[in-house]
Amino acid sequence: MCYIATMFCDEVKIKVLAGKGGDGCASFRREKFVPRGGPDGGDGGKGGNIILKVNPNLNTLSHITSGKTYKADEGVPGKSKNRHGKNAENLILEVPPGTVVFNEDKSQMLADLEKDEDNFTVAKGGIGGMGNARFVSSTHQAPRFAENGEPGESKEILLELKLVADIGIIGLPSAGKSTLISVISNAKPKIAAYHFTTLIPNLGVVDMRKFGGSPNDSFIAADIPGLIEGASKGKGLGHQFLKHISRTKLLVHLIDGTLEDTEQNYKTINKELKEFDKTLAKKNQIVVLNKIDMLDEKETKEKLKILKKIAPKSQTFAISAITKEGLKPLLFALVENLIEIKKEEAKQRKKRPTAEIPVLQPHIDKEQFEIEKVIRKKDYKIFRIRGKRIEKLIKMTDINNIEGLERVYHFMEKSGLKRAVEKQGAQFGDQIKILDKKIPYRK
Ligand SMILES: Nc1nc2c(ncn2[C@@H]2O[C@H](COP(=O)(O)OP(=O)(O)OP(=O)(O)O)[C@@H](O)[C@H]2O)c(=O)[nH]1
Ligand SMILES: [Mg+2]
Repeated sequence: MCYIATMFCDEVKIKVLAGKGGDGCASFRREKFVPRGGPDGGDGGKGGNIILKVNPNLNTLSHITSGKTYKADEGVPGKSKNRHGKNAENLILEVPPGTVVFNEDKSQMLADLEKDEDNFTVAKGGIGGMGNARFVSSTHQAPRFAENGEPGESKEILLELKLVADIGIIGLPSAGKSTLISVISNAKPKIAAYHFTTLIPNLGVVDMRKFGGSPNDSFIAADIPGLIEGASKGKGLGHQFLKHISRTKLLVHLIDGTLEDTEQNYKTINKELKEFDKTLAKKNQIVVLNKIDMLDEKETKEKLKILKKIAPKSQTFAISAITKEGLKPLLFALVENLIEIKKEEAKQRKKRPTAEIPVLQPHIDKEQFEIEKVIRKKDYKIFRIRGKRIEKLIKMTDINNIEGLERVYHFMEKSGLKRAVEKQGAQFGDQIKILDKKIPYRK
């Protein structure tokens, strides 16, 4: 099953580079008998976005190559005769449901792509530069300046695929997790009497028709490799899979009834969950005592009593995965719980108007500029400026073109930037630095 591939390809780091906008064109009409025609340079087209989009038929991220740069096309430059350049196509990268997008160092989640058709523009293409025809005004009839296209956004991102199962079966090694999934679902895992038989999770569909239920109640279960003490710190095999169960709706905590210390066994697992992720520990659990075919009635009752006492909020069941005793009541309880959880989730989604496209933007860029630093040289100063708008303007302006430079000065005046640097003591001979470009300060 491709799920094996998932486990090994479930994290890819890629670079995305959206397309640059096409440059605007600076040109003048040339017609017979018209010696000096007006400006007729068209605008550049928009650069392509990079969009991540869920394709429900995908199970893995293996089609995305880690380390690769995914580039969208550039917008076409404008041409003379007011011809605008074409917008570039967006680059669409398809991902499986359950893909979470993080920034490079995973300090921020950018989007959580869960359902069919969810999509997220991860890098925006640059806007096209305006042609010189756009800069005509009553006072300036023949501008020789056209804007450059805006560079496309570029970033490194991390895509992570989380397991999408409704139910996760957890427990100590050899508790019987794989045996249970093998009798309730179509999964065919390896089962053996030694620890860590399961190396990667097994996914299976539990067809409720086989248990006298409705086909609509069928669900997906995942059997997670055995967890041991220290798993949250990387011991054993379970650790790398803990994150995969964070998306399940409900956990089945399986306890081996043949082991002595029932209470301790239960606590060990919960402690690891808590240490890995507090929200994981709060996830609803159904506590299931397994292997009751090896116990007499009295022992089963006693062990159940212990479990009820230490997990008073959880439902408890006693089963034998091998003889299938007690399976039906357990499965119907799981279905009931899932229905409730799904209802609750739907309610929450309604409350959130953005649920359609669950995108979390990291932050809103400051619109205004700021003087980041004043660097004092021997006989002049450099004012380093930051700000979304001024940076965009600089990227799109050829400051070697006198008209382009005038435009930047105009913006500085209008936005109050000029006054701000004056307040900080700007004088003739000083420089203003925006991104990698330097402009002389002008009174
Ligand atoms: N008697 C009895 N034995 C069981 C039962 N369920 C599982 N076993 C046995 O317990 C052993 C471990 O079963 P697995 O299903 O491989 O256990 P697991 O929890 O998946 O183990 P890991 O993958 O190693 O974490 C096997 O020898 C099974 O036959 C049960 O209900 N009764
Ligand atoms: Mg197993």
